[in-house]
Amino acid sequence: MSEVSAWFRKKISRRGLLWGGLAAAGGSAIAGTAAGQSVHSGHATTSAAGAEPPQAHLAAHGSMITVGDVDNERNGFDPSRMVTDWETGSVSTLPDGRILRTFEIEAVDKEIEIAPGIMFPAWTYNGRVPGPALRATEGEHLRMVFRNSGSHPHSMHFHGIHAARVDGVPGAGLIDPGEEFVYEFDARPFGCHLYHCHALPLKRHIHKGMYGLFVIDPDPARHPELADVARSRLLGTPENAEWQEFAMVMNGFDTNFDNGNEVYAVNTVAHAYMKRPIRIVRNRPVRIYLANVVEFDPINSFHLHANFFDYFEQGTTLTPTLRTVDLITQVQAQRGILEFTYKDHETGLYMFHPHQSEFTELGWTGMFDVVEAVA
Ligand SMILES: [Cu+2]
Repeated sequence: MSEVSAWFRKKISRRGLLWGGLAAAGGSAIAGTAAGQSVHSGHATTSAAGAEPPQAHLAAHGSMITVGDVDNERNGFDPSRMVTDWETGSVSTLPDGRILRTFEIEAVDKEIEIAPGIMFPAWTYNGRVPGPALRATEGEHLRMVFRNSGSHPHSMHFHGIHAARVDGVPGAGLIDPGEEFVYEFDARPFGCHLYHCHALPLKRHIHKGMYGLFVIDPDPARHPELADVARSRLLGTPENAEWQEFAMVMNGFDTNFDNGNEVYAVNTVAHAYMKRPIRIVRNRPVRIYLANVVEFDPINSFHLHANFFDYFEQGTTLTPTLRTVDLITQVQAQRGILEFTYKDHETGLYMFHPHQSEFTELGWTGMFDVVEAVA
């Protein structure tokens, strides 16, 4: 293929994917302009800030989003549930009185639908991309039981503090298909971290879907000077229940294996939160655990519309590392906590997206639906 035609093909595949590409992908992908076709059956959620039915006007022409719907049931995961779906594992007490928290994670090959009609041959943790959003408390002892039921060697490499022998690299927890390994370490430091596969080639294993959030809540007893703040971050406390917390992993997919992404998203499904905005109760505070795992592009970002937020870089402090900003950037594996409120705003739809316009058009844009109260 000549250089020019290769260039042209790349342009078509990236720019044209959501429009011309979808038209070619099948009738179902282009037939979803009627509002009714966007309606999913509702899912129960434990959070007051759960998913809303789609806003018909968002799916109309001119809104620059994908047309049609992804089959969440076939995928086995739903972005509207993923934002509040924390995996807390199972808990027991060690002889010395400390908490032992055990997580079970299985690597599985799985074809997933990332945009209407666009399938991607993913490698997953527990059948979902991103993998489960693991959540523990500072000081606990963690046991990660990892089984590889996939077709390739995989591992779990945690961003945290631990011994070399459980680092999830070759010789330290990189395991062959059919094998099992237990990563064991203490939960520290508190913060918004992540885990991912560390098999080679690294960029391929990460980009195939092997990543997830790993959040360690601060233990208020260890932070007496800011115990109230720590308690507000500790899942299960009344102070934490006041907050509307969301798990967001910014990811991308190279659907034609040319080392460039064709689809971008938060939590995998292109434009999922444009079609079903994330509901926020106006006068309750919002906290987002945000990580960037996009491969091939050096940088990603998060911009909040009509508002500003405080940012906690890597979540490892109880006071903000950036105050009153409306945009932050993240390289791969960078992450942090955003805190904000819409209590002084009118109700309505408020957008969030990266400020790389290309990413927004290729799937990474969402809406908060700020409401007065939840019935
Ligand atoms: Cu892997």
